[in-house]
Amino acid sequence: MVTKQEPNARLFVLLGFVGAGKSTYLAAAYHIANTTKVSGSLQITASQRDLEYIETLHERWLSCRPLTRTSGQSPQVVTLDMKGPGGTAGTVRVPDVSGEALINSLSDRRWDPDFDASIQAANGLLVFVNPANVKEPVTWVEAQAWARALGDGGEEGDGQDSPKKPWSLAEASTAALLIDLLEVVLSRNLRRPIPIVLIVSAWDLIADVDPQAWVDGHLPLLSHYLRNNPSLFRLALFGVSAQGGALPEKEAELQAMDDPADRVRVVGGSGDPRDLTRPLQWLLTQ
Ligand SMILES: Nc1nc2c(ncn2[C@@H]2O[C@H](COP(=O)(O)OP(=O)(O)OP(=O)(O)O)[C@@H](O)[C@H]2O)c(=O)[nH]1
Ligand SMILES: [Mg+2]
Repeated sequence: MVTKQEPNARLFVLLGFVGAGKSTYLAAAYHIANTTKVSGSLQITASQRDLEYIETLHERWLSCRPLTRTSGQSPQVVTLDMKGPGGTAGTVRVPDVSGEALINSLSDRRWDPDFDASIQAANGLLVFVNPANVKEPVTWVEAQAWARALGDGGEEGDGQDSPKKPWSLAEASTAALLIDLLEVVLSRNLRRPIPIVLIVSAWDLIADVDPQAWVDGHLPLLSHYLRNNPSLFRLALFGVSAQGGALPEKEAELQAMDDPADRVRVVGGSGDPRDLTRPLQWLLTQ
């Protein structure tokens, strides 16, 4: 349950659809906040919490096994007591929700009461997109070409062996879905401007471009929406590699690293490039 707020607790909700990289980020950030080797990172100060969920994620992350997809309608809430390099201290609560539950809530126009409670109380949002599964919008020119290819019969190819799959909302463009989701969040959370960290996950898959240029190029509608509504959003953007590479292809390479903290990278801001707590630190200062 997330309705019982502790004094000074800050609630940051993870948002993003199936495979966006939410849980992997949480597992890796937990690792970084537990090691003293990464200078400038948030540090976990107390461990008397119920850490079963995050410990399970962390264990898989450590052994380079892909995480299982988060399931269920209610979020799994991770609560951590942290202190920052500037002496700031406090409790951070991070609900991890299933991307599938989020998609279902957009199509059904209803969501779990616990999740609603966390959205209403959220001090900030962490919004994830994974370049490996972002759905880009279809341009008018492409749509016209497809329509021509389908022909009068409305079937691709010979139309004999290809039964039509019913369309589902999950096939809509990522930007359109995220903007719909954010509109619903804004209707439930009255904080203005609401602090948002946009995280491009799996950053190891991206070469020679900075996170802003990537988002402008691949999610222009989302970029425009977030950047041009300063009364609604206060925005920060990071590229994050929380796993260090694609699995299982890079498993041996990642396993061979002496220090698991060396697998991770964050692009955006300054300091140790392994400091995955940087997005959380930004939220804590808003
Ligand atoms: N290459 C690469 N892949 C990553 C990275 N982080 C996550 N992934 C991959 O992204 C996919 C989804 O990761 P999750 O963290 O489970 O995504 P999620 O947002 O929690 O997804 P749900 O639980 O379904 O909501 C998995 O296939 C991961 O292997 C990364 O840093 N690099
Ligand atoms: Mg997950």
